Amino acid sequence: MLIASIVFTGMAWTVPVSKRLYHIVTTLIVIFASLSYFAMASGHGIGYHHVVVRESHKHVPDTTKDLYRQVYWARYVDWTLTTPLLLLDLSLLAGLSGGVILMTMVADVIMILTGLFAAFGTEDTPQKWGWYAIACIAYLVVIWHLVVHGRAMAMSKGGKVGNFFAAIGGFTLIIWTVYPIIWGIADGSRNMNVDEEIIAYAVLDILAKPVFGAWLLFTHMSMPETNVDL
Ligand code: RET
Repeated sequence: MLIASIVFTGMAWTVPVSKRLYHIVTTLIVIFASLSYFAMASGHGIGYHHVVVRESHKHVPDTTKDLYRQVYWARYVDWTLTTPLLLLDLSLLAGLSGGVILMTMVADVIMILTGLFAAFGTEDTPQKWGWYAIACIAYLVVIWHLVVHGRAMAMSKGGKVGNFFAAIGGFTLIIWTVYPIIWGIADGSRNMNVDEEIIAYAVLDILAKPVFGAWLLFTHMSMPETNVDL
């Protein structure tokens, strides 16, 4: 993330200040991610999710077991800031209107924060999955705006922009959709341990931020049709 921050900053300096919007948005994304990973690597930004597991044995009925699982909440701080910025990148590329951009970003923040509530649900209660369901609905709102409005607007900017939006948007859709799946297997149903979860999110984060960012910035610099007057 740090290397990407440096490379993207260097790339920003190669274009005039007035043409740096995508560079700035994309560099901020990897800077926030660097900070969040630094926090997690140094042992901060980590809390515990307390689960009371009820068990019934033949001899001792109604016993409970306390279980504590690590929750890397720094991720959610990162995602709250960076996923709206990633969507801003895609929205600028498509040429979405201000209102649609705002709705997409707000739905996205709701998705991440309700996902955080789900992660700290203290017992194995249905409420946790209730929050998860709300987050998934918010995610569908995000997808809806990008697939329906985003694609149409991008196409209206010409075939080149339309095809690039379809490619990078499709890539984003696939990567992003793996996050709630990992969450469901790891945090949700505890079928994946914390170490495996860390690796899974790390791979996804690299694809969703540095790889996405490099693809966007390099294509943008060689495709003047993607310029925005903002
Ligand atoms: C959660 C759990 C609740 C349900 C849903 C989720 C979606 C998360 C997504 C995260 C994307 C993160 C990215 C990070 C970049 O590095 C919060 C996991 C739907 C889509 C792109």
